[in-house]
Formats: sequence, C-alpha cells, structure tokens
Amino acid sequence: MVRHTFEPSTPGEDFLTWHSEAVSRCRRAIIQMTSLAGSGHPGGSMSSLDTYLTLWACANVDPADPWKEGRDRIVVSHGHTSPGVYSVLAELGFVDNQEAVSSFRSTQNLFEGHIEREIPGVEWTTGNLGQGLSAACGMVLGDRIHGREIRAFVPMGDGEQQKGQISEARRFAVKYNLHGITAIIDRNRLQIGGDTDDIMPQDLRAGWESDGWHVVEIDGHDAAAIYGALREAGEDSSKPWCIIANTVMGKGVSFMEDKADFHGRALNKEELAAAVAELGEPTDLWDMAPLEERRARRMESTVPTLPRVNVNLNPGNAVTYDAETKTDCRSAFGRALHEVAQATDGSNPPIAAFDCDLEGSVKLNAFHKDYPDHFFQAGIQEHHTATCAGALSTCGVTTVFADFGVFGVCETYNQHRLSDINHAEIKIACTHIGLDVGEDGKTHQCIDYVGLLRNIFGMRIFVPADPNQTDRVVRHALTTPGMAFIGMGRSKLPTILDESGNPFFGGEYTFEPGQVDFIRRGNSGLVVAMGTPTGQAVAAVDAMRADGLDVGLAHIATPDRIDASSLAEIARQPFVVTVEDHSVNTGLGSCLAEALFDHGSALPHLRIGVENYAPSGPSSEVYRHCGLDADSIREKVQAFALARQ
Ligand SMILES: Cc1ncc(C[n+]2csc(CCOP(=O)(O)OP(=O)(O)O)c2C)c(N)n1
Repeated sequence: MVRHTFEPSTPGEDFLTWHSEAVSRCRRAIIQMTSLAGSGHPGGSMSSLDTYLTLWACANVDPADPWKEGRDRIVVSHGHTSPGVYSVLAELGFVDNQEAVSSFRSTQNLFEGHIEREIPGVEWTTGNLGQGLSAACGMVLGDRIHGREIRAFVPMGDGEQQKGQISEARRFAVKYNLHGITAIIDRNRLQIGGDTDDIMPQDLRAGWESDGWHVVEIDGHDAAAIYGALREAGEDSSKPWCIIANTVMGKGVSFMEDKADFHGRALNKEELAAAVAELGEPTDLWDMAPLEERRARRMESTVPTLPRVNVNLNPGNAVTYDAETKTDCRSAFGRALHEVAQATDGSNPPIAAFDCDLEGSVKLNAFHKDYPDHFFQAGIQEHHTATCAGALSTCGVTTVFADFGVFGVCETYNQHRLSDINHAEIKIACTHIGLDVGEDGKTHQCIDYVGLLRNIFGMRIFVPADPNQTDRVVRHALTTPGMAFIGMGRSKLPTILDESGNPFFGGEYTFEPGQVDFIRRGNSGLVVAMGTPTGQAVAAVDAMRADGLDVGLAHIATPDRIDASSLAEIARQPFVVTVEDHSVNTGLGSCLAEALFDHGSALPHLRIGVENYAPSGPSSEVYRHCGLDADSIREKVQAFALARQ
C-alpha cells in the first residue's frame, strides 16, 4: 500500500512501481467480483483503473479517517465502474478486499452494482449518469462556506458526456470559480451500444472549452502522465481543468480490449480461464472457491456507518400576520429564511440558497442581499441545481432550493430521488404550486407534487394553509434534519382565523408534523383542506354553518403523515370531503383515504380537486372553473351531505 501526494513535481519511483503492480491486482479483483456476481461493468472499470489508482493514492484522502474534514472529494460520476472503484479502495485499505470481492452485487452489504456513498472513500452514490460534476460543485461550495478550499476530482465516462446536466454544471463551476474541481473523462470511445461517435457525435474538447474549462489530453494508461496532469490542474487557480484520458475499454485482457460487449458483461467460465492464463498471476490467487464460499456464508459487513453532519440553526421567533394583513406564503417563506439566518449567525450562517432565475418570484431577495456568498444564482439549469444543492446539504450547510413547483419538483424528480439515496437534507421551497400560478396556465400548474414526492422515502411534505403557518413550517423544516418540501402558491391569501376572529396559525400556535388542525368543529361532516384553497374552504364552511349545516373544517399540512389521534377524530364524522388544488388522483384525498383505511375506518369521502389540466386565467377564475372556489365547494358539500341523509 502506498500513500502519495500531488506535491512532488514528478511521481516518485516507489509510486510508479506500486502503480504498475497494483494495476494487476485490481484487474484480478475486477474480474473476480464481476465473474462471481455474474454481472457488472468490467470494461469501463479497467479503462478507468489507472486514473482511480492515482487519485486515491495521491489525493488528500485517508483510509484511516475517510470522512475527515477538509478532505479532497473523489466523485466518480459513472458509478457503474464500481468494480474498479472497489478494487482500488481495497488496494488502498479503505475497505476489505475479500469482503468487496465476495459480496459485490449481493444484498448482504453495500458493495452494490453502482457505487454507494456509504462505502468509505466513495463520496456520492452515482449510476444515474450526468450528476457527479454537479455533486462535486456542491461539495466544494460546502467547504468554501466553512472557510476551506478543497480539490474535487470527477472521473466520468465519455458516453456519459451526452447528458445535458454536465454542461449545466460546467458553466456553474466556471461562474463560481470552482477551480479546485478537475474532471477526468475516460475516453475509451465505447458505450453500451458501440462507438460513442456513432451513438451521438460530440466534440468533447470544444464543449468543455467553450464553457470556460482548460482541456488537456493524455494517455489514460500512463501513470506519470495522469499524475502530471492532475498535479498541474491543481496549480491553476484561474479555471477548472478537464483531462481527457485516452484509454482502452477492458484494458489488460487482450480479448476484452476495445469491445463494447464488456461494457456491462462479466466473463463466462472459458473467458475467465483465458484471462487467468493471460494475466499470469499465481493460480491460487485466482481460486474462486473460497470467495464463493464466503459469498454463500453472507458474513457481517465490516463497513462502518456513514456519519451524519449536524447543523445547528436557531429558528428565531415566529411571526404573526394579523387578520388585516394579506400577504402570500412565499413572502412569509422569504422572511422566515432570512430571520433564521440572522438568528443563527448574523454574518456567516451555515445556510445556502439556490435560485434558477426566479429570485423575485420565489422571494430570495432579502437573503441574497444580506448573504451574497451564500446565495447561488444557477440560471435555468434546474437539474444541476437540484443535485448541487443536494450535495451541499450533506456538508453541514442547510441548503434551500427555491423554485416554481413545476421546475423544482416535476422537472427534477430524479435528481431529488438520487439525493435522497445519498442521505441529502435539501429543503425544496416551491412557490406557484397547484393552480395558483397566476395566468401562466397548465404548463406551470404543479398539480402532482404530493403524488411524486411521496415516493421519495426521506422526503417530508409540508403544504401550509396561510402565511402564519408558512412561517412556522419554514422554521421547523430548516431546523429539522432530513429532506423537506414546502409547497406554496402565488397569491396573497387571507389570514385563516379561528371562530373568535384571531389568526388560527398565529400567536402561540405551534406546528407539529402529522397533526391535523381543526379550524371549525362540527358534527355533520368534515371538510379537510390542504394549502392554498383553505381560505375558500373556510368561506364555504362558514356559509354552510350559517345555513344550519354543522360541518367542521380541518387542515392537513403534512398529507404524507397524518397522526393516529387525528385520524380517530376524523373517523367519528359521518363523511369527509377533501379540498385541494392538486390532482384528485394522487394528492390529499388519496393520502387521507389510505390513512383512514389503514386505520380501520372507512367513511363516505368526496374528493374535490383538480380533475384535468386547467386553463390560463387569474387564480380566482381558474379556481371557479375547476370548482375550487367557495361557492362551488359549498354546493358540492351540501349535495354530498344531502345524499347521505
Ligand atoms: C441517465 C442514465 N441514462 C442511461 C443509463 C444506462 N447506462 C449505463 S452505462 C451507459 C453507457 C455509458 O457509457 P460510458 O460513459 O462511455 O461508460 P463506459 O461504457 O465507458 O463504461 C448507459 C447508457 C444510465 N445509467 N443513466
């Protein structure tokens, strides 16, 4: 095992000797683990191998302290080259070789088909191609916010270069002078379907250069050349470098070389025997029986638990918007975010916010003005932004991604999913959700956020009813670990009042996830609203109560979690009507019906919500068109109640 640095101007002889010997051991491990699993990606693993050995041997990383503060970050973007990564991590003592080889692609531990962030030495789970560079940007920003400049290395595939998110990340890295990042493209000229130039011709050098990167080309199997380029890249603080490493897929085994087939296929028995003969190492090292036996035994993993990085924020004091104040939830969000930053640390709070060219609409202006180094204007590059913010949120920085719902959720769902797999803690603050988008029409109506985000296991969904509840929800979400989504409409909303005319969600009201807020108590049925239409539901319920129909009204801000005592209370009602400006197929109505069913309670249920894409128009008109205004709600509830008498 050798530890080196990028300090000497040339790599030492000891390093080069070790490298040439380690390559053989790692090739053996790659072939053994893929053969044992009967699947995996040996071809790209072997073409990337020389780079991987140089990186993990020379970068500022430490197998004895893999998550040490201020370390360099090696973010492998083409995560399918996991056999190559694991073989090198084993060679350098980050993980146990026998464990990695024998359990690769089995459910017994974390040596998965694509690299996993839980493995010491791996910084980001990748496999959905095109996201690694964005993640590295987030990590470098994280250290910068903590007052450190680190290096980040991003090995990538050449087929992978076809992904648009990479060019988003390139521009972002140059804009924010993230010169510590070095991209290394494994230019083996092959991808699954064959030649990269046939699948999608692309001028790699021109693309990276036009976005402001310095590009060099090297022999990606020459350890000294790899070392030299990586070292020189680190000396340049004017721009980030992209190293195009010319390589051969399947390098080291003649019949695997330059064959797209071995991108994603393990060797069969005959091929394995031929590889053993060709690589010429002692045959006992190739004995698969002990590995097979260990795989069957499913031994306990020795991989340590990934540590969590805690952030301590001060929620500050909740604000109460009175009955006369009419404001929008998004302004309440912007104010609460700014106040949490101020309450935590007036000058340098561990908070960051990302915007995609909608700063005024998503109300980040005050935060931007007072914390310019914590605000990132990423342009119309939502995929990059989502991943970058997700990665930054794992670096001890509470990270807000503010956007319109349709871009912050629908456009970027896959990025959030991968962030969740990476145990990210991003706070997605979306405005313009539901039908409340002004006159923008169906392209902008995000009516599916509950349905989508419920699939993300670590996500918590918050849909406040008015500015008062927004204030408390934002302070809660920012100061609570985990992924969170806060959904807000565009319009100014009435303050929701209790029966005495005081702000229901103001004053001493405390927000508790899961709790259902009973705004009006009644015994003849219950209207349950979520988010923006709650004011309409209040007006409808008050009108029905004045008419003698004793219906109650509740609000659910966390449709994905409804606590059992609240369910029991709802279940005592003769019927329930849900009201939401979300698709009726996958929103509050579905969540509540499921929760009641699981609770053992079934009651008549009318779902009022969005039944189709809705037209353009002022929100009040669109609500009327879709039957979500107070009069329509009242008529539907009355008819439903009448039918049950
Ligand atoms: C976003 C995304 N689309 C498609 C795939 C399926 N896929 C996995 S590897 C691969 C080809 C990658 O080619 P390249 O980057 O050249 O890697 P190499 O073949 O050199 O290993 C594809 C299309 C994926 N993992 N992610």
